[in-house]
Amino acid sequence: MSGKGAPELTVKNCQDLRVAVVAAQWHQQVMDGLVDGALRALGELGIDEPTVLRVPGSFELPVVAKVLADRGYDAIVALGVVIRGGTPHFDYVCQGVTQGLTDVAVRSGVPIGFGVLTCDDDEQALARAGLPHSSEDKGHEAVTAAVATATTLRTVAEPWR
Ligand code: DLZ
Repeated sequence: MSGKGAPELTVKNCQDLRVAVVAAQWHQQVMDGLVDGALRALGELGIDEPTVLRVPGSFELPVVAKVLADRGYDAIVALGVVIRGGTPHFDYVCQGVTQGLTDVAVRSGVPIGFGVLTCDDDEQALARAGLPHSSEDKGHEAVTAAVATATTLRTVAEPWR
């Protein structure tokens, strides 16, 4: 998948949204870039005090997202990096985290920004991590997508706003 075709999103009236970021810890350099990008995006949107939680690996993201959704957060951002290795483990972790986060979002009605990189190698991940030499900033994108969706959902729940 390429980053070409991504929309320029304008997000308004979101300062009061309760947003949580849950981030895995494998591949520290890439994760640092994703978390920084996510926090930068939240600051730009005026969301100054997000909850930030860390989990060991990407496979643990859905269970924490589920509890955050149950606790009343308006939007959740899940960040992780899975790098393909020599065994089928990559496919199981990618499948588990993707299906798990999708299930939580659809069942709870709480949007989850999908900032989980699934890459063939470190080079692909670094290019998407929002670091100084990266071409893409997937942590930033995941926040914008989750918050934009939360504001859309609020217009359905509170059509007078
Ligand atoms: C085990 C594992 C492997 C091999 N690779 C990654 C990875 O590239 N990225 C990631 O976020 N997590 C990885 N993990 C850890 C699993 O996500 C999970 O934490 C463990 O299987 C323990 O449940």
